Amino acid sequence: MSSEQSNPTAGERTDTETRETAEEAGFTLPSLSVNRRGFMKAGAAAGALGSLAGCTSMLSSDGNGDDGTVEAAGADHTIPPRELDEYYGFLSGGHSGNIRVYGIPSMREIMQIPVFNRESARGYGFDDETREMLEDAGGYTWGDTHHPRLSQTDNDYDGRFAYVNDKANGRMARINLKYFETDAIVDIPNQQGTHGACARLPDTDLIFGVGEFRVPVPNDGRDLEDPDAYGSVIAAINPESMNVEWEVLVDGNMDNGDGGKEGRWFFATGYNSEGATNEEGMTRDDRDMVKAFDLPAIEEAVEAGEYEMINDVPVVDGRKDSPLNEGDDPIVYYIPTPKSPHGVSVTPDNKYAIASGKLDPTASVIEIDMIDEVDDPADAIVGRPQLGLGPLHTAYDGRGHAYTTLFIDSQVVKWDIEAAVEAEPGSESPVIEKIDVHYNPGHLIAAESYTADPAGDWLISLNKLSKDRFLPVGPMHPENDQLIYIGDDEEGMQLMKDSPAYAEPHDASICHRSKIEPASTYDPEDLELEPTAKGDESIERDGDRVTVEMYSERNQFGFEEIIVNEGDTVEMKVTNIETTSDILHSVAIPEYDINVKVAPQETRKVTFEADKPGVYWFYCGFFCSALHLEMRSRLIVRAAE
Ligand code: CUK
Ligand code: CUA
Repeated sequence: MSSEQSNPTAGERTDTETRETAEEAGFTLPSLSVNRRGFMKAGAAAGALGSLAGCTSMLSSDGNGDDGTVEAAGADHTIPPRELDEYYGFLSGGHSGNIRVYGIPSMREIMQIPVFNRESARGYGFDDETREMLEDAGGYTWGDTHHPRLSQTDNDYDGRFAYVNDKANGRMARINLKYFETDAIVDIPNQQGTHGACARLPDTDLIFGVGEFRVPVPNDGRDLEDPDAYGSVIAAINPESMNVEWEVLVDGNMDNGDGGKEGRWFFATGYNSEGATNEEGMTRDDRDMVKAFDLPAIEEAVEAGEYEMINDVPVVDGRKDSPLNEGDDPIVYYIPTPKSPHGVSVTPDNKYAIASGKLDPTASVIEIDMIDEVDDPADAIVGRPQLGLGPLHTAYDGRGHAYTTLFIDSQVVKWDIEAAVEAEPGSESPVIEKIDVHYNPGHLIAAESYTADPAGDWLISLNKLSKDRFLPVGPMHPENDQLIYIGDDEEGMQLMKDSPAYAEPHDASICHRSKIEPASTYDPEDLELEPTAKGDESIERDGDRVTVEMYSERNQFGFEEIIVNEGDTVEMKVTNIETTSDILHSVAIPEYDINVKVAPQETRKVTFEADKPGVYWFYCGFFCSALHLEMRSRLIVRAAE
């Protein structure tokens, strides 16, 4: 095979093409010159890969990086029939409002979990319980999920919950990983645009939501024309009750967040320290603030009553001129960082918080233990490697390397963390290699990167633009999530697969399959509603309220007909009495806009007004058996006199 074909990183673009992509993406390139080609090691990687061809059966003969699937030496991302993926990937769905569950490394989407969106296949937002949950959480019909984070115990995934933010409407949701379903949502007071999200570690005893948009606090009509009085808050949420325990008000916008691994610190990046309301003003200054929140100090202030109660939440004042920030032990340290820093993530060893410059070609390496020791918080920045244009997010392999997305350069850069601490600020020497991605990556995520012990084998670059990588489907393109193998430091990063995604994944968490144990049928003990056994079905009337309790099984519902009167309120409860996994039924009621899924041993209830007289064949929406089409009954609504 030719070296051109065997090298997954081949097919470089010219700088002109990169520039065009960047400009189409709405970015004006800063006037600095970074030699993005200087780091490529294409020839070397190709040669080494070729020489391995004789000693591994996993090597494909014609992988070329452009057909969407390649195999590299020592790594195989293909999962043959009967075999399972090694990891779960939880990718946010962005403004689709959901979470997508991927198998990794195959990159197959294996499930969707609706969170802030209504979703008919699951009946999410249709049955009483989920409809009320969405209504209590503000009644919005959509959300913007960005940062799915999984619960941890002792800095490792415990398989219990995932949490995800709603950047649009200021909410946080919890997903129960026994059933892979959303079980709680909190509408966070005093926060508009909950962006960053993560847990306090090591044991997930708080969930943080980072408020992005500066607004009047409370946002009740005061200070409308006075942006100087606007503020943003971080919210600390109890992961069990999902109540907001306290908030901290700060200056400037906040963006992403990550917690230290030992429970003391929480970090939020930010932009617009200028306090402006337009782009020009927001990008005026060369430095912006990473805020380091001293959590025990904040909790002490809450204990001591040093807060203002706003919308039933204790709000601690963490603005620069707050009395709580006077002296040597402020509750919030403002660390000046270039320039409008976007992503922040704490290294697996809890030594550094690394913030990406976004509008500056460097990342800032903040040494966590120095934050409260130095006189000037800026001195806690101990490294500032020059990475490339538009650094956004950083992930880890557990071997001392960081991987950062370069949005403008359309690359992922691998660099050495300790080398960055040793090197002069602005040095390119900590950079180990760069790989082209297609195109314009936002987040990237490595397997178990958010734990203390990353797996170090797979990495996904979540690219915002796919351009020409898939069959054209009209003006709206899919995103492109690219799988990269990072398990071989000699070979370097290997691009393995293009995987289209519907708009629009931001962040993800990747967890080894051994750490999650989903149920295959429901345990009725976990559900609020009592199941209805076969033989116990009933229809009862109380005034104009009709209560139906029925079961479903292959191939019938508990009743062949249900007769009600126009104007009745109908409460229909249904239990799927199957004990066999994967045999789902639903109750789909035509023209009443209802579809409620019931998985084996699940009980759900839907309440509706019988306001349309007529005959309605309610049917099962899941193809459950050969007689599935026969699985239907009549809802008969008698016309009022
Ligand atoms: S953000 Cu989307 S690419 Cu919401 Cu973490 Cu950076
Ligand atoms: Cu039950 Cu189809």
